[in-house]
Amino acid sequence: MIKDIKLPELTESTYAADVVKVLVKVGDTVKVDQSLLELETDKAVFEMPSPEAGTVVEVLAQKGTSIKVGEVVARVESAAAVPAPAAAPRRTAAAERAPSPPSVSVPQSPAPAPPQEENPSQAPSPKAPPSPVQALLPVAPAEEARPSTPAAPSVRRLARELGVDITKVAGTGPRGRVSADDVKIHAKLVMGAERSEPAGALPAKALPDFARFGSVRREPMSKVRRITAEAMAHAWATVPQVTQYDEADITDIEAFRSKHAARVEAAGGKLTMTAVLAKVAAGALRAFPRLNASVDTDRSEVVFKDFIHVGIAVDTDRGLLVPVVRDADTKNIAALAVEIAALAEKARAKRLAPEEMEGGTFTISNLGGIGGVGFSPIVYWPQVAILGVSRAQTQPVWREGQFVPRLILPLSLSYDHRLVDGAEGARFLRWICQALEEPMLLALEG
Ligand code: CAO
Repeated sequence: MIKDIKLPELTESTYAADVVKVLVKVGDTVKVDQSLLELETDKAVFEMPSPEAGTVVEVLAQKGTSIKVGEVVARVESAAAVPAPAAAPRRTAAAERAPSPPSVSVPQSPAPAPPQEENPSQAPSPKAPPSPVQALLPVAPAEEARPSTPAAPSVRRLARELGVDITKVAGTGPRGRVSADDVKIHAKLVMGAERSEPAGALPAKALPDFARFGSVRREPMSKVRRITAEAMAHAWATVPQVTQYDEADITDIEAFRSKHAARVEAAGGKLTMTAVLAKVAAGALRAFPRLNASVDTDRSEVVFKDFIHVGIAVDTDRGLLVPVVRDADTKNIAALAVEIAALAEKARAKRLAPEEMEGGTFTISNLGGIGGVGFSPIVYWPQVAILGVSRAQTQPVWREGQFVPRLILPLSLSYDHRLVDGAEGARFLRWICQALEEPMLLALEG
């Protein structure tokens, strides 16, 4: 039996994904959970596993296009196939209406419409078959007559609804094809910036002509880069933030870490300073719930969360990704070490699911493995605080009339000054430093 493989629901607020890579071709045998596509949303890069085992008979998803939740990405002849008469006309209909090559092994046609799901109630159109969603939506004929900006009718409609001039949107698909995400990002980045530019803000200035000074090369920003840019710009423009610096003497905790590293390694983790800090920060967030809250400016309310989900900034070759450890306060350091190692590995292998990056209430950014004496991380809105970790160094510390060598860890805490006062920020970071120096504080107050 031939089975349609559809893009499953991703998260509550994610309706589409861009196809970064197609990992199978017609004729391939696939197993359940074998990766079919590498996908990218505004939240993550991840691989889509096959829910079926069998032989790939059609690949509809194409690199560089955007696919919607529920859209058929491939068809697989089930391994335990019993010939199903109903499948035959379906394949024929699909083949007749297909506007683009059925297999990705064929070179990509210029700006093909993303493959759409079959809809029996709809007469097949050789131009652009509507998806079930599109079939319900009116399509403006005037827009169809504007071929200069390649985009699907649904994308044009979205642009119209958001008041976006689609001709001004930078398309990231093949030949500049504009996807729904391109429209949304344009609406947020460009138009949002126009609307919400704070009073007195400097207008965006045009770049100079760099070519006057030497040769230049331009390349489009990846989606992760664009989303990071958007998140950072939003946080920078909207969160009045302050950074507090402190230092913790981690000599004893480092000895503890070395002593027990093998036990955690046997459990599949690495007992790193990041895992220790996740535990300590979770304890601090329990003691200081305001640092785990969010600001709702529309309703003039503070949103306190009864859960502590700690995001861990991970440096990947695609850029910064922040997977989230759920309920970090309920887990011991060994469990946190195993989970953080697994999440970091998944982030780097592009296997993080979008929901694994959602819901964080606080973030830790450890740059100590690289070096540096201190930095000011940017609060990851809508969170209100982020912990920056720099490189621990052995330093001479004056104790009882003499200098002794101690391992000192520099820490920084950036916080949203609308919600957190300077004294509270300083106390919170001091609490973390003291808990690193006297771990019993965790048991006492965390
Ligand atoms: N001080 C001194 N050494 C440190 C350290 C610190 N603060 N943090 C880590 N190290 C050392 C570790 O001990 C380890 O050394 P060994 O290999 O000798 O044991 C080495 O650096 C590498 O650490 P790691 O990467 O294996 O583990 P980690 O938990 O320290 O870091 C992770 C994990 C995911 C946080 C890290 O790999 C990473 O991606 N960091 C970058 C985060 C980032 O990009 N932040 C910027 C975001 S924008 O604000």
